[in-house]
Amino acid sequence: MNSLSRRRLLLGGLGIAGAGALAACSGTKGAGSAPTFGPPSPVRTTAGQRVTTARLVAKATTLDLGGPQVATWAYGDKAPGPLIRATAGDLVRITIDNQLPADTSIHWHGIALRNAADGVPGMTQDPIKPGTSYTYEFVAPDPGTYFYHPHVGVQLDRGLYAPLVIDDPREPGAYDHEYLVVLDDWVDGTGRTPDDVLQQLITKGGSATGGGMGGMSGMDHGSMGTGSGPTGTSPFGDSGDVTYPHFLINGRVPTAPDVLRAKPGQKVRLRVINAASDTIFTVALGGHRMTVTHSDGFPVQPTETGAFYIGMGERYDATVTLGDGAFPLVAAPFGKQGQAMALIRTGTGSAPPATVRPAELRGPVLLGTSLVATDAARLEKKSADSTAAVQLTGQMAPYAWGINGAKFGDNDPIVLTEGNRVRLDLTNMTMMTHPFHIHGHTFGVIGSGLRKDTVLLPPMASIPVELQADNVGNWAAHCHNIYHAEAGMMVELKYQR
Ligand SMILES: [Cu+2]
Repeated sequence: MNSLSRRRLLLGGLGIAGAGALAACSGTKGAGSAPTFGPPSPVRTTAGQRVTTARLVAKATTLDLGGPQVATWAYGDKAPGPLIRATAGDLVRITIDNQLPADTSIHWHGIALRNAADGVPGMTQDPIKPGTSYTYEFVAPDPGTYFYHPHVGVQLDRGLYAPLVIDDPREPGAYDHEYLVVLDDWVDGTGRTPDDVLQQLITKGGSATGGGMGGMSGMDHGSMGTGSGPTGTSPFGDSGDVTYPHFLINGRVPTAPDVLRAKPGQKVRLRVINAASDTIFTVALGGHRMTVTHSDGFPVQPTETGAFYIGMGERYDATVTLGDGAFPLVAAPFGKQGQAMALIRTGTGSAPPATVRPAELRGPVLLGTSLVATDAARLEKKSADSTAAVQLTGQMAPYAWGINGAKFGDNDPIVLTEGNRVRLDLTNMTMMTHPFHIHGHTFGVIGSGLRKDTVLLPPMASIPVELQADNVGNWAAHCHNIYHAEAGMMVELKYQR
């Protein structure tokens, strides 16, 4: 397959070149043809292995965000969609019925699963056509907090996202309650769709403001270091490409927040997932300090903080012992107006207003890359067999993002050899922060050993990481700003055979 057709295939949601052209060439050989994968091979269960099953329906629906009614696409009739929960080592078997008017897929974000279940059309499977079903089967090897979403176009920025928790059979669960806290930035059904947003970013070079489309955040750029808000002094540079009318926790706007209940003095575990497409958040619980225990599913040396940053695609778990009252759990979007909020209620007392800004947001704010892995979470100590440069490149105008100087399809795959320890020198050559995400593997940050699958790279920052090439296949690695990924900030990790 030539690179152009591959690119068109992966950009199914954009509508360029059209699905018809792809359908016409699928199954044919020669220039311009797309590979066909057929149904994935079934996974055989081992003796005593539990099987966790679920059935999802991806469909067009109308959601109530707690006031605003929005026409969107979701898994069922709510966003976030249904929690999928399994225990490490289980066979997970999920069937999706695609009732959307578009091709789709599901990517099980962060899970080091078998390649055939990774959910990347054109790389690991055929797109799931409207009116058809597809069954994913995989074993989730590592416990942790994950999520799932499509890997087609900018569908993630609709309501197609949901939490996935893999429990540790050896973990005692020394807390009274657990809360899933799913963050999102919301635009769909407010006068424009994510596809409209992407088209405008491309045609206007990311500098469009206002107008009939509802406005993009061209004017937000350059907010670094202004100190004008709680997140104004963060290290992240430009603030994102899209102005969102709503920010959500668990699918609710702050004026009608999700209410999480416990008793005073109880210890709760927060599993915080950033499912947003273009927004880094600062998370704080008013009047409390949190202890961060996990990053992207893997344990870290417990670290106490009043607030932490979370990039798109990242997950952090934190424990907190609750006071008596009603407390705002706030996710403040970096460099943008508005906020997301949930309410944690342990007693009587009036709820804080939707605009409350907990003092903890003012900092210091923990940056995930300052965390240190527990010994158990570290990769086995080994020197690198090879090194590859991964440079994040591009700019807003024209809206062109790439890796190693070219957009996906035009850049060269990064070739891995099975069994090797591979060092990746991740470098951000741009003036925006990018959350860089690798499929099928977790990497260790060199030095701290911090295990992650998604890491925030501030402007011009370099973060060397290493991974064990132990999962043969063709894997995507990309920016988890979904608009950047769609514009080409993606590369393939390919095992040589
Ligand atoms: Cu990016």
